[in-house]
Amino acid sequence: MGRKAQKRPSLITVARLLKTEQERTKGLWQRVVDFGLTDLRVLARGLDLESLELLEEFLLRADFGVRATLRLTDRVEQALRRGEALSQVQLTETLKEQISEILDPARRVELITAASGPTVYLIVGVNGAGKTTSVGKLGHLLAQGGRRVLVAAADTYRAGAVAQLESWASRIGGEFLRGQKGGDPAAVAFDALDAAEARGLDVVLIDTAGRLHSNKDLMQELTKIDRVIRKRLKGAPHETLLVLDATVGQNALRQLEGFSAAVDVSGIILSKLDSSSRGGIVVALQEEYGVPVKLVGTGESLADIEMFDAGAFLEGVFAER
Ligand SMILES: Nc1nc2c(ncn2[C@@H]2O[C@H](COP(=O)(O)OP(=O)(O)O)[C@@H](O)[C@H]2O)c(=O)[nH]1
Ligand SMILES: [Mg+2]
Repeated sequence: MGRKAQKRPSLITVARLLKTEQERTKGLWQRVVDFGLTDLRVLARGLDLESLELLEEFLLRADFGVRATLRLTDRVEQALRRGEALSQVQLTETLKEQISEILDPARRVELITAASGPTVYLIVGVNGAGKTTSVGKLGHLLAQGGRRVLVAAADTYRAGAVAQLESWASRIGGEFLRGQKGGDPAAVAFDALDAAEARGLDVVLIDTAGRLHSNKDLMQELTKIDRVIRKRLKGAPHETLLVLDATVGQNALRQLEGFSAAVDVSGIILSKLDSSSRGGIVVALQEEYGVPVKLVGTGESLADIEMFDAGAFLEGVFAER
C-alpha cells in the first residue's frame, strides 16, 4: 500500500480494545500497576520473588508468551536488584521500554507493493480465523485508497465460502474471480494474475480455504498455490498474510509455526481484537518469531480494519483506566 493510501489508525481504538468487560472489572495493566504502586513490602524488603511471579502470571495470562514474559520480568528483576523501580512510574517505564524495544521492527508497518504490475496478497489461515472477512475489509481499505482490486476465491471446496467472498467483492466495488467447484485452487490464483494483468488492476487479494496448520496435505496444497504464484509473476506474492484470531491465545503461535513451514509468512492480520482482552499476543508473535502484526481486525463491518500502530498499542496497554 502506498503511503498516500495509508489510513491513520486512531489512538482511541486500541485503547478501547483493551477495555473489554473483563478488563474493566480489574484490568490486567491496572493490576500490574497496582502491584508496582501498593506492594510496599517489596520496597521495604527489596526483591520479592513472590511478587515477581505475580507479574509473570499476569503477563502470561495476557498472552505475552513465555519468551517476552521472561524478558520483561528479568528486566524488572534487574532493576529491583539495583534498588530501582517499583514506583508505579518506574515499573511502568521499565515494562513500556522493553515492550517498545520488542515491537520496534513493527513500528512502521506497511504493506509491500509491486514496483510495476499487480500487487498480490495471499491470505492464509485456519478455518474461522477471519480470512474472508479480512479480505473484504482489506479490499475496502485499498479501494478507498484508489486501488483497483480483484478478489479471487481460491477456496474451491465450499460454495458458501465463495458466495460470501463474492458478496464482499461487490460491496467494495471490486472485481471477483472464482474457480470451478472442486477445482485446483492454484489454478484460480494463476487465472487471477492473468486477469489482473489483462485488465490492468492494481491489487489481487487471494482468499484461500481454511486449513489446519497440522494437516500435511492441505499445507502442501498451500505451498503449491504459493509456488504457482511465484512462477507466474516475479516478486509475487508481495505479502503472505496469516490471519490469526486474537481470541485463540497461545495457539496463534503454533499456527504461525505451522504456516511458516509451508509458506513465507510476511505479516499477520490479527482479527477479532475487539473480542479479546489479551493483546499481549502481538508482543509474543514479534518476540518469538519476528513476524510483525501488520493489520488488526476490530469488528465485522467493512471499516473495521486498520494498520497496526505500535505506538498506539503501547499507549493502549498502559492507559489509565
Ligand atoms: N468481532 C469480530 N468478528 C470477526 C472479525 N473478523 C472476522 N470475524 C467473524 O469471524 C467469523 C469467521 O470469519 P470468516 O472471515 O468467515 O473466517 P474464515 O473461515 O477464516 O474465512 C465471521 O462470523 C466473521 O464475521 C473481527 O475482526 N471481529
Ligand atoms: Mg473463508
